[in-house]
Amino acid sequence: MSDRTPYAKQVLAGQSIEMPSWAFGNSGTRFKVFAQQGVPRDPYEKLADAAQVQKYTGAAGSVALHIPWDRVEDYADLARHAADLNVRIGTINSNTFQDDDYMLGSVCHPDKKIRRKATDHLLECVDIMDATGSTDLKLWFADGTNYPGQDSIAGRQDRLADVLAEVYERLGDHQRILLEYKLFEPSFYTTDVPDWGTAYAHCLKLGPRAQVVIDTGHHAPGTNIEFIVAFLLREGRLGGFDFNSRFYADDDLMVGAADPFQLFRIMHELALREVIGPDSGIAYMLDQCHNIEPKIPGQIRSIMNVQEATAKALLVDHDALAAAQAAGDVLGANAVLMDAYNTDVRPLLAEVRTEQGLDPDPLAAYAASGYAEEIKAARVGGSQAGWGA
Ligand code: PSV
Ligand code: MN
Repeated sequence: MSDRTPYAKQVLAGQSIEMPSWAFGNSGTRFKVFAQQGVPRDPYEKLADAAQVQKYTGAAGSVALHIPWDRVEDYADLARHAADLNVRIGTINSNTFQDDDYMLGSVCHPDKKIRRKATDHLLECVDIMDATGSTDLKLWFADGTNYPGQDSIAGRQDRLADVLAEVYERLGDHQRILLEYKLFEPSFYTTDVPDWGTAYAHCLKLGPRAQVVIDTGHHAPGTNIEFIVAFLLREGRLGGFDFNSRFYADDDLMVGAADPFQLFRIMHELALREVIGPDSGIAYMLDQCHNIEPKIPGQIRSIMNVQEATAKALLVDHDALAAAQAAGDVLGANAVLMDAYNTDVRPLLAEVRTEQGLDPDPLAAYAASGYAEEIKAARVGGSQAGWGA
């Protein structure tokens, strides 16, 4: 047992990753959405499915909502339903990309009326946060242009800054804006928040309760994401993560599936600063769609992938690393990292689960529970949830 094992176990026992409500609905590509049997028909059923992931992993205590996909009559009631299921409602994600009015953008749109409509939606999301007790408003803007000359690049930044300032003003003292960036898509020429630098600059202007979200799928291939993590952490502006995997663009595949080593390198930067626990102020979240795999096991697998990368990162011997770095021992420093990465942490995680009274194998335990069969039989009729691609 390495010296860091007890510490790693303690941090892992307290780790919690937020699930996206949309992972439980039908999803697909712009070519086809494949319907799966037993998919939830409303946000209440989505929470019930999410609660299964929490039940078997013990590391998925909250669920992010997406408005209007998760619109309900009574959000306080939805929050009570979540609590009854042993989960909590986490970030509120806005949606200013699925309305015909937003063809030329939302908060950056050249027409003031459309910007007003988008801003009102963001303010409505803050009202929902008040009702659910959520602290984080997650903003991702699909805004941008497709053709050179289509709109003023600088003018769009001005409009964005104005809307963000109005929304920031509306936040309660305990609430934050988490601003997400994305390289491209759906716009292909310019994107109004294309990178962490743009997001960071807007957050700096807004104030301390505006922070940057890193969606791991939103970068150019080869981008060193752990550098961005280290930089934002140092500046106190890392608000959270949308974890997922990419091979090509914003693939939204299961985190740790494409590049587990990258996930480890990211978690290492966080472990160095000891900001993995629930009080870190960092909203750790999955942002994924399970298009061809079953959704609940897909989420369980994803939580386990994050846990495995975290466990390896927690095992890095920081003293040995610092000593090798100070001595200019390039190979030695690299070896410290690789030793941790090459450790099989599955037995350690099995122990953590057993000590929490959980089955050491969450996927097998879920499969044996019969829940998948139950929902297939029960959820007949009505219309299945989905993001409508
Ligand atoms: C955009 O691609 C994004 O990553 C944003 O986080 C959205 O909220 C999410 O996907 C779901 O559309
Ligand atoms: Mn995202």
